[in-house]
Amino acid sequence: MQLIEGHRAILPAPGIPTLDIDPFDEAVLADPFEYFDSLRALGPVVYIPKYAMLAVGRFASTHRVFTDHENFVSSRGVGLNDFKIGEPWRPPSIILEVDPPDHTKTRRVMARALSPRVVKDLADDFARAAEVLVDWLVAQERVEGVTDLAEAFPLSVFPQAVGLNERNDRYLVDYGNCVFNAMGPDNRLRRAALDYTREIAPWITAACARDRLTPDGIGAAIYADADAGEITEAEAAMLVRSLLSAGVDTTVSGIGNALFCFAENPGEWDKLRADPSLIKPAFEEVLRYSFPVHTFGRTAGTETEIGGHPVEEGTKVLAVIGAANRDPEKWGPDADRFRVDRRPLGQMGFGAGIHGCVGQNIARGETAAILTALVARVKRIEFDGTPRWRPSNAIHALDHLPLRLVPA
Ligand code: OVM
Repeated sequence: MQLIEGHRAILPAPGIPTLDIDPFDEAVLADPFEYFDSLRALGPVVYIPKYAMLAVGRFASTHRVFTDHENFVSSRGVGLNDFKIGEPWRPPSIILEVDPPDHTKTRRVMARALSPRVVKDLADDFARAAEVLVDWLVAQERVEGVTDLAEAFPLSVFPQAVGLNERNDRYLVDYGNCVFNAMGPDNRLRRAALDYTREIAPWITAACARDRLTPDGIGAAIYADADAGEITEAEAAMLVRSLLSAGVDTTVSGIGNALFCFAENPGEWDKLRADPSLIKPAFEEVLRYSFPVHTFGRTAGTETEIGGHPVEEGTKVLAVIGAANRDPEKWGPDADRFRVDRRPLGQMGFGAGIHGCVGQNIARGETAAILTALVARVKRIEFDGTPRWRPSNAIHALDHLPLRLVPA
């Protein structure tokens, strides 16, 4: 069997068009929109010769791959490596990198720990923290949107919500970034991430231990399910690791991308200020238009098909959220426009199907809090220099966003 990037190298079935591009080339990652256009234009599924795998970027075929978890499994990894062939770089996540029935139990525990009720009880804390932070930032006027705001806000609420006693804010943000980079091919980004996680991982493992958590947080709620016999204590620790993997860099990216969207579209910020009931739909539009995660992978667990094209067992398939979220077939001819009143029902920023983001309630709670505080205090969000996108094998986010916050 020929291997490429740790998965079975497939040849495309006749009729599947070829897209001769490296989706993980740093120039493509920095400006992926031409790649997205080609991906959708060629068909429901394309062959990527560089990695001998398939990719989907139309809304319909991407949605299909996410929601057909029986044919497109997660247990063989959601990056380029097929766990059936090579060792995973870390013990696999027991919620992300599993299929039913294993997935069902851990998903239930996490959904309960992150339920709308839990998020509602956190809303006052989130609102207060957002007000304090934005008051301070407005007084500065010139801010670095990524560190001062997009990172600072989640770090001011999420570790407390989880109940972490261990604090290392740099590690918390960077761990998620590393986990996402590890989903990519064996490129510079992935190698750097694997090197760096060797440093971070022991700290993460220690931070997830029961005796390092406060008795009242989301982490403790997960351990309580171990006491109830629903999961083991070791599984509880793994689910807390999932919170730290998926819960920080993602919200950081969502908030940073929101700031970018509003700096780029001041008229949309005016609309939000005129009608704060648009804050929630506006964030859905940020997720559609600026998708904090651009790509997740799946593996064909059996022989199947996409758009009528045969797909053989063991085929890796990239599900390109960024392309699907900009598909004019789904979103209309202005799919590439950011519109706070679009109400983009079905946007796939949180994925779709049984693996759709289990933390989406808390993510929405955090962003609603920060946008609410900003809307009340900031008249305009202006670029104060050139923003820079951060190349990542899976995350779509800025690493530099100089801003001027014009006080209301
Ligand atoms: C996990 C996980 C889940 C979703 C995304 C993710 C960093 C990780 O369970 O560890 O990416």
